[in-house]
Amino acid sequence: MADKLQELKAWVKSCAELCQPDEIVWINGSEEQKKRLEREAVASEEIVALHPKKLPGCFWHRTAINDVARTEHLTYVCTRKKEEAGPNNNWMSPREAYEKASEYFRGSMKGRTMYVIPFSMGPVGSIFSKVGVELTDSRYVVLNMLIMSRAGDAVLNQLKKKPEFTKCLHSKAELDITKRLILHFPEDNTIWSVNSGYGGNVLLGKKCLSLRIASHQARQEGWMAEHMLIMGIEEPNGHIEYIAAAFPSACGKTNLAMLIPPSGLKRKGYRIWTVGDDIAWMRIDTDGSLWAINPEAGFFGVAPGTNMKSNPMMVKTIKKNTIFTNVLLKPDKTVWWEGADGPVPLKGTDWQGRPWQPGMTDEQGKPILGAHPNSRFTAPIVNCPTASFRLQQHHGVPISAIVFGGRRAHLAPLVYQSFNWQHGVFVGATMASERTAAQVGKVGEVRRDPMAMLPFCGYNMADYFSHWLGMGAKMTNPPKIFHVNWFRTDENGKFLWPGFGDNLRVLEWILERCNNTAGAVKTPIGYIPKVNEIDKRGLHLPKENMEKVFSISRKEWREELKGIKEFFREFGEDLPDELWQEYKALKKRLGGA
Ligand code: OXD
Ligand code: MN
Repeated sequence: MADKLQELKAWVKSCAELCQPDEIVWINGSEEQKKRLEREAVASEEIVALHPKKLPGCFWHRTAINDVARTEHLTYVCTRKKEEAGPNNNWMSPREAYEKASEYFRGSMKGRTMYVIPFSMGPVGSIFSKVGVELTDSRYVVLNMLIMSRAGDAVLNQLKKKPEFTKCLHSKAELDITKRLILHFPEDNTIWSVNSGYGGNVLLGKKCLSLRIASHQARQEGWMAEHMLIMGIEEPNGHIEYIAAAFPSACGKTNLAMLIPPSGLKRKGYRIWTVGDDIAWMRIDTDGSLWAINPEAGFFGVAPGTNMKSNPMMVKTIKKNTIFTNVLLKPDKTVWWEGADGPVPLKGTDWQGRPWQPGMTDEQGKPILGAHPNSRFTAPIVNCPTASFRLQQHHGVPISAIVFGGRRAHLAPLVYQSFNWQHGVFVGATMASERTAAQVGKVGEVRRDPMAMLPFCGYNMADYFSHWLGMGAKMTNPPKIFHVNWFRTDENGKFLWPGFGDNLRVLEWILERCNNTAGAVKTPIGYIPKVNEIDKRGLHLPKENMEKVFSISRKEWREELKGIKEFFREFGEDLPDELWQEYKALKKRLGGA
C-alpha cells in the first residue's frame, strides 16, 4: 500500500535539507514526550519552571528584546499577482520571497533539533477543521503549539484519511530582526517564518494559518475565517444563544468572552459560556444559519491588566499548565505584571532578565516596567471555568448576532443595530478605533480596522467585503449585525459606561432584538434601544450618562463620512458597489450640508 504520508515526509525531508538540523523529532502529543521537552527546555534555560504548588505545570519564558510583538512591516502575502494581496497587505512575489527566506533558513538549524508538529485547528476530523504541520527549531514553539492546537498522532491519522495540510516552516535562526520575515503563500498553502521567537509570528496555527491562510481558503470554499470571540449566553431555562464579536486589539475581547454578569442582573440567572477569545471559523449549515467553531485550543492573552476585576475567569485559567512570556519573575517562582492583583512585589527579574524593583526609572525618568506591555500567557481553554461544553463538538455553535466594536471616545453610541446584512457589512467595513495615549502617534487619530481584520486578511480586502456580502445572500437566517462602543467619554474624558460585566446589559438587548422581543428607535445610523430598554437595575449611572452614551451627532457623523470615503477610495474599482450604495444612503439619512 502506498505511504499515505508520502507528501508530508518528502516535504519534511526537503526542509531538513535546507535547514540542516542535527536530528528530527516528530511530536506525538503524548504527555510523556511533553514532559521530556519541558525538562530539556528547562535544562537549556529556554524556560524556567515555576512554583510547583502555586503554579503547577507553569513556566516562564523571555523573548529577545527586539522580538516582543507581531512585526506587521515584515509580514507578507506572497501571491503571483500583487492585486490579489490588495492595498491592505505587504506583498512580495513568491519567487523573491522563497529565494530571500531560503538564504536565512539555509543551515539555520545546525546544532539544533527540528521538531515536526502535526496539528489540527478545530476538533480533529471536524468538517470545519484544517490540518497544518509546523517544522520548528524551538522547543518553546512546540510547548505553545501543544496548548494552542490539537497536536500529535491523532492528526497524523487524520492526514492519512485526507492528505491536505498547510506547510508551516519556522526557524528562530539568529533572531535577527534585519532578517526577520513572516511569509504567507496562500496559493501553495504554505507559511514561512524566520528569525523570530514571538508567539504571533511563530505559533503558525494562530494568526498565520487560522486567519491569513484560512481567510483565503474560506473565500474559495465559501465560509468565513474571522478575528472574533465566540460566547454563549445561557438563560435560566437552559436556552443558550451565541454571539461572535470582532474588536481591534486592546478593546477587551478576551474579557468580554468570559464576562461575569453584574450583580444587578444576577437575579436573572444568566450564565456565560466561553467558546473562543480570538478566532471564529463560520459556515452556513443546512438550516440556513451561520455556525461557528473556535479553531484554537488555548488562549494567548495579554497579561498586563489581567486581574480579578477585569477578568476573574482568566485569573483562574492561568493557575496551571500555563506558559508566561515576558512577565516579571518573582523570587518565589511566581509571576507578576503591571495591573496584577495583590501588592507590587519588592523585587524580581524583569522581562529583559534584569534585577527589578518598584520605582526604578530609565534615563528619561520613565518607569521601568516589570512586564512588557505585550507580555502574554498561553493557557489551555479547558482550564477556564466558563469553557463551553460545546468546544469539542464538531458542529460548532449557531450564531445569533455578529457584533462589531471600536474604541471611539466620540461618535458611536453604546450600541446600534444595522438595518440589514448589507448595511451590517458596511458597519463592519468602516469599523475604527481612536488612538489612545497608550499608543504611539496622535491621540484621537482614527484608525480604520475593518472587521478587526486589517492585519489578518490574507487577500485583497475589497474582495473580502464582496465575500461578506455574498455570504449574507446565501443565508436564509443570517445573524443580525450590531455595533458597540464601550469607550465613549464625556467632555472631561471620563468613560460614560462602566464596561466589563455591565456590557451584558447591552448583549441582553442585542439578543432580544434577535428574538424580536425588544423595540428600537430608528436613527440615521441604525436602530438604538428605546429609553428603558437597557436593564439598568443595580447600575447606578447618572441619567445624563445614558443620554450621552446614546447621543448621535449628525455633524460628527458627516465628518466621519469623509474618513470613510478616503478609506474606501484606497480600494479603487475593486470596492463592491454595495458599500458605496450604503455610504450614499447614510449620507442621505444624515442630511445637511
Ligand atoms: C492578538 C492580536 O494577539 O490580535 O490576538 O494581536
Ligand atoms: Mn487577536
